[in-house]
Amino acid sequence: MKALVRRPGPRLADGLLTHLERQPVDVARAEQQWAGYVEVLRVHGWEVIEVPPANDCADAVFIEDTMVAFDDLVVISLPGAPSRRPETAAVAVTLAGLGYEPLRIQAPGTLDGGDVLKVGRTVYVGLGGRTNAAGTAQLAAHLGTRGATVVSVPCTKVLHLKSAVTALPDGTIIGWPDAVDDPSVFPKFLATPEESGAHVVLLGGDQLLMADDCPESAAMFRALGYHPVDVPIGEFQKLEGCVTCLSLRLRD
Ligand code: CIR
Repeated sequence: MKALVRRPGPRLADGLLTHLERQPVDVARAEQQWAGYVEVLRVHGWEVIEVPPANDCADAVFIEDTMVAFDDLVVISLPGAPSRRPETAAVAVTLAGLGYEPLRIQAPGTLDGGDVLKVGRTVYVGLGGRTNAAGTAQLAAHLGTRGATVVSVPCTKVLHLKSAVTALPDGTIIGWPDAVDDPSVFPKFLATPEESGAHVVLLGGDQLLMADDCPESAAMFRALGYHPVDVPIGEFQKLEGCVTCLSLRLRD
C-alpha cells in the first residue's frame, strides 16, 4: 500500500473556493495538520511517497484530484479548474518512477480525482462541477478494460463527489444528505449526522481515517464495528478539502 502526498506550499491560502466564503488560512498550522495526517498513514502501514512540491500551485496539496488508480491502471486527470492543470506533471513523473505507465484524460474531457468514488468494481463519477461527460466517458473506456462499471451521478451541491459521499469497507455509501444530489442512485446509502462525517479514508481492516470535527459520525461508525482514527484538518476544510483529497492511495 503506497500513498502519494504533496506538502502544502506557501500560496495555500489562495486556494480555489467554489461553495465557501474565504477565511484566513494559517499556513503554519496547515503544515502541522498535514504532517499529522501523513503520520497516521505511516502508522497504519502505508508507504508514504512525497511528490515534489508545486509551490506555484496553491491547491497542489489536494493531490487526490490529479489522478485515478484502478487495479494496475493509473489515469492522470485533466483538472476542471485550469489553475490546477500544472499540478499533474510531477505526479505523472512520480508514478512513472514507480513503474506505472500513466494514461491520460484528454481535452475536451475534464476530470478531477475527487469526483471518482470506487466501490468494488463499480466506479461512481460525479458530474456537474469539475468533471464533464467527455472526461467521464474517457475514464469509463480506460477502466472498462479492467472490468469496471462507471456510473455517472449528479454532483451539484458540493465541489466534488467525494465531498458529498464516500464508502465504508462493506460498500455502504455514506453521505451528509444536504450535500447529496440523489441518494437513490446508490444501492445502500447511510446518512451521516455531520457534513465531514461523510468523508472517510479506508486505512485497512476496520480503520477509518476521518476529520476530528464529526464526533457523532465517528460514534455511529464505532457502533457499526469500525475504528475511526481522527485528525485535525481544519485549515484544509476552509479550502473545501477533506481527508480523502490529501493523499492518493495505490493499493496494488
Ligand atoms: C479546489 O477547489 O480545487 C481546492 N481548493 C480543494 C480541492 C479539494 N479536493 C477534493 O476534495 N478532492
